[in-house]
Amino acid sequence: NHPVALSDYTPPDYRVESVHLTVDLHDDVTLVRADLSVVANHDRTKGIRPLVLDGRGLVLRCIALDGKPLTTDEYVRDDETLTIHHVPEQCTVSVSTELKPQENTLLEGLYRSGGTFCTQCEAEGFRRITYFPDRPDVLAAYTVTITADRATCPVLLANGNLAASGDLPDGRHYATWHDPFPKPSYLFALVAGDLVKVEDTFVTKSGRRVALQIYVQSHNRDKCDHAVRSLAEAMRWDEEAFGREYDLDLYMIVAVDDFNFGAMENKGLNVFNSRYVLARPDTATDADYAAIEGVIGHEYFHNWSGNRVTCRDWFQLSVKEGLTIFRDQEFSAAMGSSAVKRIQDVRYLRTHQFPEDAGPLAHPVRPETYDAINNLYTATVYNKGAELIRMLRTLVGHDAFRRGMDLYFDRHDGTGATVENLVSALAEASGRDLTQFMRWYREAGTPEIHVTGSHDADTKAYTLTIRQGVAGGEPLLIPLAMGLLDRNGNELSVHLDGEQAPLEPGRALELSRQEETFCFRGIPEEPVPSLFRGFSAPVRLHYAYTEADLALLMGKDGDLFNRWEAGQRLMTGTILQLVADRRAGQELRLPPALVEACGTLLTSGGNDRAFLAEALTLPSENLLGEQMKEIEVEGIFEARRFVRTALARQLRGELSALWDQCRPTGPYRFEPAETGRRSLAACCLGYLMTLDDPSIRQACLRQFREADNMTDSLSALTLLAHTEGSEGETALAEFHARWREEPLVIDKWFAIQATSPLPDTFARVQRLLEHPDFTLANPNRARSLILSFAVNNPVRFHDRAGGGYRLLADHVIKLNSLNPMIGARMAEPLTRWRRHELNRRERMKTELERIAREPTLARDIRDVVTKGLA
Ligand code: HT7
Ligand code: ZN
Repeated sequence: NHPVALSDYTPPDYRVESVHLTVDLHDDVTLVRADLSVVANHDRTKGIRPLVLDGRGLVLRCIALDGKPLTTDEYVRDDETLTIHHVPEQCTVSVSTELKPQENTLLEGLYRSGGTFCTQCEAEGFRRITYFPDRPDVLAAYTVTITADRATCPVLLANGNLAASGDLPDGRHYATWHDPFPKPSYLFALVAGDLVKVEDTFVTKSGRRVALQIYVQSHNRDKCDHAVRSLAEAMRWDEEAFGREYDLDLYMIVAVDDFNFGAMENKGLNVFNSRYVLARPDTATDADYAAIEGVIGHEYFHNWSGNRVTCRDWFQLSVKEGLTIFRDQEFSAAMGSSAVKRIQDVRYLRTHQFPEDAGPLAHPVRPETYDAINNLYTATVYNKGAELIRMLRTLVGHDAFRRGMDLYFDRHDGTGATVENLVSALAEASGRDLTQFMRWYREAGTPEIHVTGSHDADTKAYTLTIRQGVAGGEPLLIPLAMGLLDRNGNELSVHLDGEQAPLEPGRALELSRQEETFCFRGIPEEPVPSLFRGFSAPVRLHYAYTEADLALLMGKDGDLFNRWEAGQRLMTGTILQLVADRRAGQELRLPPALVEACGTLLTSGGNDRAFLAEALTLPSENLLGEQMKEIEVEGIFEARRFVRTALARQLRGELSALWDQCRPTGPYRFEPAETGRRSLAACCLGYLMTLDDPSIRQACLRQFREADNMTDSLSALTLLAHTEGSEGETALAEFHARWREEPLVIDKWFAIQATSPLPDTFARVQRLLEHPDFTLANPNRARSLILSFAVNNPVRFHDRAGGGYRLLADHVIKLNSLNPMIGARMAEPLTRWRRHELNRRERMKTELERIAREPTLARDIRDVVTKGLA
């Protein structure tokens, strides 16, 4: 029954009102009994439909209807379903199944991570635990009884509130949990293990006390403070920004080391990849702290956008994921610098979503069909989905947006919603017709926006002509936030011809036609337009900026995002020109405009150090590659390296001075001024290290050894390990010896080596695959070595001999039986073959074909490979 089509959606034939699960955990065989209160949900006068339950990989012990065991001729089973043909209008279905969680390497359903029993049910993991209508529009109240050995599993957790607990014979014990909020099966969770609890309390705005509990292995007890603080901050922020209050008396988070993605928002019992919980200044970087804050926030915000209001079917995934990413982005922006957060979010979108949308895996934010549900958890659904919510807010205004969200949450509470439900609530609250906006949800691809400007000195009129090109041809509704600058960089009043008053600051123009013009009056001289301020729409802008325009915007634009954007355009243009010069055999020269612009940033760029660090950072090799029709891997690498070194040579004094000003003045604190200071220091040191100066290398080694925090230590280690010289090896060995007992730190050790631009990296990656600390069974470890190499080291991964491609395909094949969800993600880089020159193209394709020839390919991997070859 694949692919699944949105047009085939029908409501469930049966609802499940309540579920009682009993899970008897043992080291060998785990027994699950599910008692389901089933109610028909179709017109039985027109015929009685069978009850179809989903189930995969289950050993069925017995099944009963209203207490009466069914014989094998009363139901039918295949690999994916169990069908009972004759069921009354209301009944209890009882199913007993056997599982072996200790053998489950998929990390879906019930599995063990380091001895802890835990579950991952989204999207279709619950069917690996018991037979059930495993779809998001079947919402039930759950009561869960867990029994286990008390000595090895003293902690027994499930969703909701603890209803009862106690001892059982043979050293076993039990706990019964009840979740009063009806939920889909994908939000079910169970955890059992030997864990310690770190606790705090949060008082909601209406005065209810909520216990916040984080469960970790005992040696991680001292790494939970930041997660607890982030949770309380997220709860407060959601009350203030969205009026959303938490609804249970208990909020639990469990950290496990083996987890396929970031975290899971199970009602009242989040399960987290430990990398998004555990942090201590000496083990986690600022980026880790920020990611923890963001992911803790994200999972918490799902309590409303995902749990109280879930999605009707998986095609609507973005109503929970796009919306929740938007909410977590806003939360993180409020916790630090909003401009810097916006820059980072847009960089992520351009690095991950734009290429996805331009390649064989492209799909709309709400797709029409899918083959493998796990592959729908994409940057498009999540991050482009968040951009759509952001545009909706710009279009309807902040106040109407808030009213619309309230309406959406109230109206759909306790049900599964659709994209139409979400957009309608915003339309109603604002009184706007958003029909045209729905195209954004239907069309794949990044719109190309072509803008030209013309100035008439006589009439003092300035006209912008804007043309949109999008895959489907029909125009989109696009908010264009903009401003006009005079040649001194002063903001001009933007007064549209025919309108009474100038455009209010922050109000965007709206594009709705294939081509349209906007005429501004009272513009004395040719202005420089600042377009798509704050990245007001996820589009590619084409406007013929001169170097002088860009330098002006970079130094003077009132919109910080567009100041950064102008710098990136200037850098990108420079590097791509050098790629062409190199190809033409010309000597490479750094244009003075870029040196001057960077020099100005270094000496008088202002006090926002986090912003300065972003502004001084060159676009990545991957982003540069995105700008080329055919990616010139070596050309980009060499030209970018040339610019970095040449800038460092010419601005050495300024870089050293700024680096000096950014020295630490006290112990580690995770706060905006300090993270900004550290990132600017790392940026300056990065440039200085290109100079290959022994005194700078020694200073870098000292920083690595003496820093009181992982941020400074790791930035120094990375620079040492990524440049020639013996200090790199020494530092890597010291780092491993010091941190061998900390898996999350050892992940960093693998990733640093995998991303080194040094010529021996491929051989090193091969050796590291044999390292005793390497295992493919742990997704974090597999990603840190293999995906880091494939994604973040273009010049070594795309080695012309094709070794990188072979290595990647070998591991996709290994993961085919071990963990196909991760295997599918690993296959993705190979699907980008069309972007490369002939030799690489052929080799990448050959590897995809080799994977495709595997006799039994898991659905997740087959889906990616088939699309990649199509
Ligand atoms: N909603 C969660 C998504 C997720 C997931 C999906 C498929 C397979 C495994 C997974 N783990 C987590 C997490 C989130 O977006 O908040
Ligand atoms: Zn999410």
